[in-house]
Amino acid sequence: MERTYVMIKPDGVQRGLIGEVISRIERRGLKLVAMKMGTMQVETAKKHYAEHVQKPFFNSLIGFITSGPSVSMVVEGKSAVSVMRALCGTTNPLNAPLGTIRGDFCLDTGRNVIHASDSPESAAREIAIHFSAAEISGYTRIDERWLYE
Ligand code: IDP
Ligand code: MG
Repeated sequence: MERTYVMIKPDGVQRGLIGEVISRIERRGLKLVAMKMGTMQVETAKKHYAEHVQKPFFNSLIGFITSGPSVSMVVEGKSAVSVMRALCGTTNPLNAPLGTIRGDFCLDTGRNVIHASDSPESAAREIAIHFSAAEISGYTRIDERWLYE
């Protein structure tokens, strides 16, 4: 099983999409093992998006992501990293297929509702930024023997 870090960004919270996004994650079969809501600290956001520090959009991205409450999650399941990226759709929502979160709910790259780690290495790094080990619940869900062969 693999774990990934997922965030419903402040636009997703403001637009009332928390339930919709979490429903899509759950109905695919992925399991929530940690979750919290809060307004991200600027220092935490800079760590999270460190790979983009040189990009022209970095400052506006940090401003946006710390502008209001977001929902952070750790999501677990078979190939959780790639499955979550597929559920999200492409970074630019205009290219995201219908049926993906970005393809169904947004229009602008800078307001694309959701973040999900792009590799297992990024997932490990991002989970460690946002959660302590004690905040992550390892548990078996009752439907797992019908979800997995
Ligand atoms: P990802 O979220 O699909 O992994 P990244 O390239 O890692 O995409 O970019 C991180 C976030 O930065 C994007 O989700 C988006 O919110 C923002 N971003 C990326 N490129 C641009 C841009 O060209 N203009 C404005 N914001 C951008
Ligand atoms: Mg990324």
